[in-house]
Amino acid sequence: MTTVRKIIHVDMDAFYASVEQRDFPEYRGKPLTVGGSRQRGVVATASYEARKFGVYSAMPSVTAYRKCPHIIFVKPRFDVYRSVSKQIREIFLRYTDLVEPLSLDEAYLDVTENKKQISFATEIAREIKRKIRSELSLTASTGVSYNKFLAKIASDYNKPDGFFLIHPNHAEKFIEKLPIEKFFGIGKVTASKMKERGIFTGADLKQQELSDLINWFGKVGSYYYKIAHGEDDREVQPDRERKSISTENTFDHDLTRRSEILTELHKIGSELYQRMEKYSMFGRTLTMKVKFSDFHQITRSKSIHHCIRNKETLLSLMEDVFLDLDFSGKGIRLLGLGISNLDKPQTECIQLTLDF
Ligand code: DCP
Ligand code: MG
Repeated sequence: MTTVRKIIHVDMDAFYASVEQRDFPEYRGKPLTVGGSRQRGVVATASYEARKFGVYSAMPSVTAYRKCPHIIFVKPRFDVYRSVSKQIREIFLRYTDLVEPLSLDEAYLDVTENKKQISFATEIAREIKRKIRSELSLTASTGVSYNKFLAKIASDYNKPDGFFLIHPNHAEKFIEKLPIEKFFGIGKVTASKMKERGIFTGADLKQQELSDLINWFGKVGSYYYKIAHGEDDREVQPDRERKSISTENTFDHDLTRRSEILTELHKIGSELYQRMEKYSMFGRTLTMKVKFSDFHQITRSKSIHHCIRNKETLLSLMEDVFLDLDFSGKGIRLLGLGISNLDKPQTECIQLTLDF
């Protein structure tokens, strides 16, 4: 018999913004965004006070300013977020070594077996929330279930300062009611494709044949099939280290004009840069992926000596790669951009020098 796993997903509330409000009391209780300025850039995160005005992550900061003229724009302090992230991880490690960070502010924990012999995962989840509050003066939301997919959905359910359990006995009902865009891994584009096919909820998704889902969505179709049935056997991988970070987009119609291609590349590049900031990961190599209408695919890369740490550098390197490409008039169905040769976070560099 296989034992049912106990998985916790922890996600910090308005992470960067909460750290700023913690460290600068004058920001507390106020609408605030981190990232971007009044004139330019995008919002990395918004405090919950700012969200009341309709300000959210990835929104251009000029829009945020229009929605909330007294909003405070704060510059990100990545080193601080990184060190808080490390402190959170240290709390997790008191319970289990099976900790898989997804970004600076969220992680999966497998507590089926745990260092404190606590049999209820819910108890551990509540304890972790308490410790994050008392030791770091921050709040987190936790989700508990028997797989990663459900634990992640659960942590989002009662945000902020939330706690939610999806018990194995209730999972089926829960998934059936879930709107399709709430499924982790189903983005806006996929969600609208699903809706075109009459799939609006988990219950609708569950009725689809595996072969249809694979036909429509490719390989991930089988993942959708499984999660609709409450199955997700992905393990919590403690030492998974990201080697690259990328974004891509498949178009409704094939692109042929160079100006159109460049416009799309700029959008993808901006999104990629947002993700680099989100995960605080910067690298030296940019790779462009192009899939043509006949499904033929090419990739082209360019590296620079230092780390790409601002959007302008990223976009100008992207244009260099673009100029070297020969599209030979073929239509393009997909464009992607990725960053690799990642810079090690500063803390690791310090540790290395101490070794000597
Ligand atoms: N982030 C970013 N750009 C984005 C999204 C997020 O730079 N487009 C950064 C800032 C966030 C952190 O990553 O603080 C964590 O992302 P989350 O999506 O978990 O957002 P928050 O923690 O800010 O808010 P929530 O309370 O909804 O989790
Ligand atoms: Mg968060």
